[in-house]
Amino acid sequence: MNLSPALASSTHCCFCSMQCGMELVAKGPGLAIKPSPDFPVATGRLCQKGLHALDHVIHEERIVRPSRRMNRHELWEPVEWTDALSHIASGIKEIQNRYGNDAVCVYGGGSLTNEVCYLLGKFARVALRSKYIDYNGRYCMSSAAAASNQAFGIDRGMTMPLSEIPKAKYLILSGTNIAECQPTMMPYLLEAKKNGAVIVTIDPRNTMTSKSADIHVRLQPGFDSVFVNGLLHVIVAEKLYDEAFVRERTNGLEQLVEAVKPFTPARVEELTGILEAVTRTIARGFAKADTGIVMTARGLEQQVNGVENTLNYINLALITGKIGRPGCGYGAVTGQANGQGGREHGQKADQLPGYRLIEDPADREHVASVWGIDSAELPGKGVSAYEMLQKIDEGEIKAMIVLGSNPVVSSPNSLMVERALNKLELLVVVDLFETETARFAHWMLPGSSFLEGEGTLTNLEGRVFHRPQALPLPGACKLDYELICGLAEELGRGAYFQYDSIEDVFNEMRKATAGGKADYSGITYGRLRREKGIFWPCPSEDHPGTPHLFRERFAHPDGKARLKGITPKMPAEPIDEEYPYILTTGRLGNHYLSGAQTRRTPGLLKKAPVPVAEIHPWLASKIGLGLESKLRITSRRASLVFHVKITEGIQPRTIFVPFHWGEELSVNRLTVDALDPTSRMPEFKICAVKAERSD
Ligand SMILES: Nc1nc2c(c(=O)[nH]1)N[C@H]1C(S)=C(S)[C@@H](COP(=O)(O)OP(=O)(O)OC[C@H]3O[C@@H](n4cnc5c(=O)[nH]c(N)nc54)[C@H](O)[C@@H]3O)O[C@H]1N2
Ligand SMILES: Nc1nc2c(c(=O)[nH]1)N[C@H]1C(S)=C(S)[C@@H](COP(=O)(O)OP(=O)(O)OC[C@H]3O[C@@H](n4cnc5c(=O)[nH]c(N)nc54)[C@H](O)[C@@H]3O)O[C@H]1N2
Ligand code: SF4
Ligand SMILES: [Mo]
Repeated sequence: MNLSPALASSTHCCFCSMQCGMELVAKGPGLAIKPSPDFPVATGRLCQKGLHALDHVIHEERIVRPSRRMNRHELWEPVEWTDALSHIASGIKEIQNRYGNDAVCVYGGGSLTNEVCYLLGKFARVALRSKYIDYNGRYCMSSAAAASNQAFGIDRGMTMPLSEIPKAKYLILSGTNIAECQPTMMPYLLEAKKNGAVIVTIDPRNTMTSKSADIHVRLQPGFDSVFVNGLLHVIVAEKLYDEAFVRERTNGLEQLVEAVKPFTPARVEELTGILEAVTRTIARGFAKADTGIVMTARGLEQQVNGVENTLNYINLALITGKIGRPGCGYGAVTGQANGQGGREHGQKADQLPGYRLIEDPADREHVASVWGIDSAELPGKGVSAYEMLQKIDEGEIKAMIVLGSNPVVSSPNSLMVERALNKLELLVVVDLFETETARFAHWMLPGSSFLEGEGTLTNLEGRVFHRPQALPLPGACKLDYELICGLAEELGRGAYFQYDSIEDVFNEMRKATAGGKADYSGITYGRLRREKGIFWPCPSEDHPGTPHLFRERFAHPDGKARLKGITPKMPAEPIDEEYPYILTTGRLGNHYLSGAQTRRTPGLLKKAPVPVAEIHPWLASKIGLGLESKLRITSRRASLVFHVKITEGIQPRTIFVPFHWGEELSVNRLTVDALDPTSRMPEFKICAVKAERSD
């Protein structure tokens, strides 16, 4: 692919939620990436993935023209755009005539701009008039979102900007591997440490992050709420909580006190093996520190008890009064590039833009009036991402449009997903590559990469910023937003999708969010071109934005946060004699999610060419693993063979496998599809397995 000169030199990384600024600079005949000298999130720094972010964009496997086939065993046939969109639209109409509007669904993503996320939600409700839309963020931030909404009345991943971290004297980091997953956040933690902070990590593995910790708690997956109850028990028993804060700013103390009563440090030691003294030390240390921050991520959130686990960590921040003042806060560390904005503007089954609710009459009225339709025309709420895939398997949904996700690799129990996709009458995948999901498609449409699509994104702090178009589109690729509007036109709903530019889309979105929880109405492209990001809520053009939440009040009507005592529950698939070990899954520093982009990045792939299972020496010797052996892991759903790394760092009964690969290397063939009852988040972090030597 020829590299054309950059249209704009300043952009942002496409990968994680830090959204580091980067510069595209000339290098020989082509371009190279350098860290931005002045974007405040990570000035002057990029991790390995960021430094290589150009490679997949210019990769020879990039799909650059629309193509079709009747079934997955045929070869792809290139098609002109006008034919592609009109054929897809007539396919959709035919399916909707036969089975009803809800027979067609949309599956979106959290790497997309706010504008594209917003348009996908509008497209499903206004162009398709289907209730079925959800997105990959369901697998990512849904438990944290539900917990924040319950506890605080609003869901913004971090209650404070990253710049508060160095002011904290005590940091509790649970189920979050920042050193590999948000590497440029590490300097904030190290600065806190230099300022005398204590850092505690809680994880079944010694991770790159735990290397910087003062205390590492090596927890068996699934025991977070037991351990946190131990911490809360000590804080309550020793009256170390912030009485004034609890009285004036929270509800629910009595119920919490009851729930944690049985969890003495001795009991916690019996249940988890964590020494009594460790529980006491952390509880006292955190409660007595002047300032402190609690951060959680997918480790404890991607569980059937993910919402409750998260609520319990929030309890810890609330009961000690460590929220809403300098050096304090809670952060659910958001994952994807636009994992925050992606969950605010209506691609979630039950949501409308601005974090409005699709079942709330006033919210429906507001958004319908912005969209120029009658609110009665808006469908109701649909179902979560995995449940949508189940509805395909059951035959209720017949067609799907996927834009910005690779669910065959990223969904739990993925053999079910493959079976389901085979049943679709129409599968349209809009991507940069022929992904594992596109292999089941009837249509592949070439969308735009992060360097081609202008728009806004919202990083893990809640900072909204503008990303200009940096490169022209290659081949016949289309901007994602134009493609969505083009398809709406062919469906006869073009009147609702008339925009001259992406800024037009943003301006409509601002109106749709006005007065909502995630209020962007005061943010304009003009302001974003001048300022280095504006934190939502920002309700008017003269409003400075809100970097710090909850200084005065929480977002519930009474202004108070909710403490909620948690009674720990079992995982969906506890270990037993037949399946005696726990499989947990997660990430590596050099790959990103389904690997669609990073497996096509030679500089990253060479560092991690295949997934390697981490196991403890105890387990290795128990199953007689030889020097050359591989490991066969069998769950109730499938059996796969992996290379192995033997490490003291992992909890002895736990096996860790990264999920960035497809087909026979895809650990999601093994994972269980149990969902959290509230968030509908799959339990990616725990399933029961057998482990055997495989030579
Ligand atoms: N390099 C890289 N960076 C990324 C991504 C990527 O794919 N690659 N993805 C981005 C996205 S979308 C996300 S959501 C974030 C995810 O960021 P993280 O949530 O930090 O990443 P994970 O590796 O999924 O899980 C974190 C840790 O949870 C631990 N864990 C497992 N079970 C438990 C448990 O029961 N309790 C506790 N306390 N810990 C447990 C795992 O051992 C792991 O170290 O990263 C973002 N950044
Ligand atoms: N076992 C296990 N499974 C997991 C997890 C886990 O920890 N363990 N974590 C879960 C989490 S947190 C997440 S977020 C999901 C993510 O899982 P996926 O959604 O599958 O993740 P990606 O690989 O980012 O998929 C994005 C796709 O969109 C394409 N793409 C990227 N940018 C653009 C764009 O601008 N436009 C268009 N049209 N396409 C684009 C990419 O090429 C890629 O194919 O995985 C989940 N699955
Ligand atoms: S830390 Fe995240 S945003 Fe920054 S360069 Fe790395 S992957 Fe990109
Ligand atoms: Mo994620």
